[in-house]
Amino acid sequence: ERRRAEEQKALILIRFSDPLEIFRKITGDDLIKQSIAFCMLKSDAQGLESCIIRDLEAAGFEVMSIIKRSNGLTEDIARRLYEEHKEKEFFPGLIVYAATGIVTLLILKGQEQAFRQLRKIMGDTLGKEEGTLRYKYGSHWETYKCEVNGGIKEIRGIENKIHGSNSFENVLREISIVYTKEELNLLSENTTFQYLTPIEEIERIIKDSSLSPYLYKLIAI
Ligand code: 3AN
Repeated sequence: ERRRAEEQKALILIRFSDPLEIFRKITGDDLIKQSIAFCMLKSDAQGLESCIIRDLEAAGFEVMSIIKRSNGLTEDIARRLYEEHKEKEFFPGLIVYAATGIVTLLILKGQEQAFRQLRKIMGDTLGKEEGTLRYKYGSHWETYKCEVNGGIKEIRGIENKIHGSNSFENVLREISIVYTKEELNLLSENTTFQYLTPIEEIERIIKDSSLSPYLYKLIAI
């Protein structure tokens, strides 16, 4: 049985020229039903990381990767991460928030549509929904001094400890922005093999095999 798994493993360990292809091709289809979520514990969650991670695990998530960025995100990464808000007045403050202090990046494995599951547990932006993580750990307004059009402006923003992508498309987009190529390579575990088999063939093998999605995940990510 083990040998069989090994053989299948060899087939699955393939080089994807773009490491994210793994997420797209494998988690993106209905094999494991978009079960990957991206979560970031922001600077105000500093010191609460282990409590929050325990809560995420208690809620059924499996933590697949934890990377701590001691210097926060770079400004450029923060801008790209929050691109959808670039026209909003609070944007410069949001960038200061994201680019200052320690952040912890988590890749979580959950159920189908894990991003939805995570958003539900996180709760609303203001942390008003009882029973959610943002409610439990609190949220508050903060004032940032931001450079806007050459001058310094005070901008208020909400600090709510946890970020979670709001669609599966954004899970992939944000992972590709926030992680370095080297980290993505590590996450995809083995990228030294060439693409041996067409993806359809690999999918068929996995579907037909006794490989559980869990094992498959260990191999693939
Ligand atoms: P969520 O994280 O709940 O999906 P988004 O994506 O609308 O919220 O906003 C991203 C982040 O921007 C929030 N987590 C919060 O820190 C900040 N933010 C959102 N709305 C406001 C607002 N009206 N004023 C200031 N900051 C905000």
